[in-house]
Amino acid sequence: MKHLRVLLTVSAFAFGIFELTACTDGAPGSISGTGAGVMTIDVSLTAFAATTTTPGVSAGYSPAQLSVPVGTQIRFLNQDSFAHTASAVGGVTFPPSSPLTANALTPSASGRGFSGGGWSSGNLAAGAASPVFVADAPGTYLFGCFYHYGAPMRGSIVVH
Ligand SMILES: [Cu+2]
Repeated sequence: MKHLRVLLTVSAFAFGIFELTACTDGAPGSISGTGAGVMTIDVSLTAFAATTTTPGVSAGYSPAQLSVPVGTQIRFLNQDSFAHTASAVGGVTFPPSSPLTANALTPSASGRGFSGGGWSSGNLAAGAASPVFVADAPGTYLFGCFYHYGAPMRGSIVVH
């Protein structure tokens, strides 16, 4: 009697594992992405209460102080029903009174860096997004709202 040997080949299948990344988009204090590698600073004087940061009391922007590596792209998104700006105020602590002029109402060119100073989102109507800025050099960049600087609507970006 002839023995037939049956070779059973078992193929092992490798299954890909998909990792879900936690997303905190929309929560107060969160950094929400646009899907294109651009970080968003949310702008709302009604949603983001005053909090103390290194340069002084901040309000109206979330996060109040964003810390990012060089090369990060950042934009501002107005989530209020009325207008704001995010405009460079310079210095290392917030000036007690607004140094901003009507120039703040004109948006800077998209893609410009913070390090040259004088940048601005321009007038952001309800729901509007600013041009995209680039965190081009290490430093701390202070900004405020042309309309509500005294609110105190102020924030900062630390680039490292
Ligand atoms: Cu404002």
